[in-house]
Amino acid sequence: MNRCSWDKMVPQSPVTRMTRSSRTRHSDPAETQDAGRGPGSYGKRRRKQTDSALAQDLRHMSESRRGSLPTSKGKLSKSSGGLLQAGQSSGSRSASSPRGALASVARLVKLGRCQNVVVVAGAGISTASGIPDFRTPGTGLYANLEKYDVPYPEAIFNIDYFSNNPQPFFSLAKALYPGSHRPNYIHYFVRMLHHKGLLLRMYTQNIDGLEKLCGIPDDKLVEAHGGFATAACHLCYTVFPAEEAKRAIMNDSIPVCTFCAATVKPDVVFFGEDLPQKYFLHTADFPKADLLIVMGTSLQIEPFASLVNTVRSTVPRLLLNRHAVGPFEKAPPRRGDRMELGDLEVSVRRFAEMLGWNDEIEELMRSQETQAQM
Ligand code: CNA
Repeated sequence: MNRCSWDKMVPQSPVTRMTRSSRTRHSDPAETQDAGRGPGSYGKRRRKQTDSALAQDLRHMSESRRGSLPTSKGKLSKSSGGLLQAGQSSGSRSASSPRGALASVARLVKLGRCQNVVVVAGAGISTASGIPDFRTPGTGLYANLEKYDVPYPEAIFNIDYFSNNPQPFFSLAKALYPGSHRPNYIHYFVRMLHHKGLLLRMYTQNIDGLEKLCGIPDDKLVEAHGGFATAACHLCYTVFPAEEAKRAIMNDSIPVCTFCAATVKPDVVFFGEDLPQKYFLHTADFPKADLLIVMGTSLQIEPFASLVNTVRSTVPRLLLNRHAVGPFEKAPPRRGDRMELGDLEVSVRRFAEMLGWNDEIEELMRSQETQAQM
């Protein structure tokens, strides 16, 4: 993987190493970016269009906010497209609401107001492909780590821990190596965004390679936490043939660097390691985005998690997840924030239906998956 000293090359990005989120809330860089910006290439005119399209939805949101009750902690609980009473399920709200989160964003897309969509994704988009995520209680990898014999869950992705004991990661890698899983409807939905010319970039934390497998081209994809396609020595970064590393790991042996004899590791980014160079495309992409879709991530890992705060403050952000995460946990929500809580595949299918893309996605998926079986 192409690593570089980002401290020197990108001075405005202070955090370049993967860390567990400290849960401190960052100030919103979008506010700062917008302050003082004139009507430039994506200045006032476009913003006004988006604002007026959102105005109706905001009116709807404030109406529902007036009708919602504080929880026992005095906070308002949130759900699809607005604020809900504590205990009211997002499912019931989105099913009955004529202007839910998905409908209002679908409307913007259909009006042609979302030409630079950025997608931010995590392990939740691949659970439908049979790959467990990290943190879902019961089924997530963190709940099932006893067999890897690690002192705490994150140790399995900790570079210092790996240095002393690579075995737990290699055991897990055997299960995660691309090859035994196929992309699902959610991956193909993102591919369709690209097909429609609307995808500016997809930023994924996933290491399963399913985005590439479904046909999202390389230049539209940032695998922020690396992957298994390449491998290198974890100490001196000498490149090692990825297929050889895979063969060794699959055979329960340890691939060793030909230069310094330290352990070789697939280029999955561990806690404490630098993110790949491509990740820094975000400095140009996020200010350009006119819709941000966040899906299947707990937004617990930095610096990735903070990316969602770097779109302009007027840009709609749609969260598709089982529960509210990151800035979507805050009440009141930012203007233009929407969430659809529940099973991701169900939400994405509904969204695609509203956009009129469902048949095309099904067809694309069928033809690509049939080809893969041949
Ligand atoms: P996470 O912390 O496990 O969060 C996943 C999120 O997705 C949670 O909020 C879940 O509630 C939600 N979710 C899971 N399944 C569904 C579903 N069917 N419908 C709706 N929501 C769902 O994982 P993150 O991606 O946030 O954490 C980043 C880590 C996870 C990255 O470093 C990855 O490398 C790592 N990871 C990747 C994979 C993979 O490549 N498939 C698998 C496991 C872990």
